[in-house]
Amino acid sequence: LELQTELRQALADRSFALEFQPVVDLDTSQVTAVEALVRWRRGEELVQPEEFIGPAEESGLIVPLGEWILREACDRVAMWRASDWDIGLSVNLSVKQILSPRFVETVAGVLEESGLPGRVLTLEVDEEVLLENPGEAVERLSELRRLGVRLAIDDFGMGYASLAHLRELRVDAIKIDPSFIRDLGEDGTVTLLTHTIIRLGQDLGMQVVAEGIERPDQLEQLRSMGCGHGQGFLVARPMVADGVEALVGGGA
Ligand code: G
Ligand code: G
Ligand code: MN
Ligand code: NA
Repeated sequence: LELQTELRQALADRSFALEFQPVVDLDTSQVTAVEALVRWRRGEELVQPEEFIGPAEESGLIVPLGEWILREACDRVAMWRASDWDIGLSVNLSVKQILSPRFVETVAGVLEESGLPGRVLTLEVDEEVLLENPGEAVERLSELRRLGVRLAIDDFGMGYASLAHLRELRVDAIKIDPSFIRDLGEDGTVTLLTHTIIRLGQDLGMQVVAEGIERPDQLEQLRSMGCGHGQGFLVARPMVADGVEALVGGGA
């Protein structure tokens, strides 16, 4: 209860901040998008989302917090795009947000206010979203997609019945869970599964993003398997907006 109060206060005090992790085209090494990741500035401490997203979901605070994240991220990326940098944005969603009243209107409003075209925004959902209230979630997500927004399944391969979800919901991208990438080249089954996921994505016309790339051998293997995009500490860590600008060399 103490934490809930603190989180509510933090939102009022604007004590949340965003970092952005670059997503790169594995062939060209160009940064094509950034994933927004929220942090909490609690005094001197920078608190990671693992510690507060769950509690924020339980209290419902995720709804106004998620709206702040979306607006903040869209405004930043709109600024970058205004200086002639063709960059995309990914934002993580919680199921609580998607099922909240007027969520689709909120997204539409944020896009309009920031001037960001829908196709520039990718909303990431994990497979949990499709477990709790699948009919309702699929309906909301389909409405979002009709705004022109792209959908990605995050942590792909970890949920139940991953493949069945691809039948119910049109998605534009899958993000391969870091647990697959970790054992790539070391575990034959994992390597085969990863290759199969990449081909599945390609065959369905989806963008495939490998997450958690930490070693050069993983990067090479993913390239040779035809994986289009990647993210991970080897490529770039989550960083503040100024860091992204520095990384792309004033391209922003
Ligand atoms: O940034 P980090 O690796 O610590 O993120 C840990 C987890 O928190 C990930 O599962 C990520 O999807 C989630 N997360 C990070 N930022 C957000 C956000 O803005 N909204 C939601 N709902 N989850 C987030
Ligand atoms: O669940 P989701 O994919 O949204 O989680 C993103 C989280 O993964 C972020 O918190 C980010 O800090 C973390 N992350 C990004 N790249 C790497 C990596 O190469 N290794 C590890 N261990 N975590 C990573
Ligand atoms: Mn994500
Ligand atoms: Na996630």
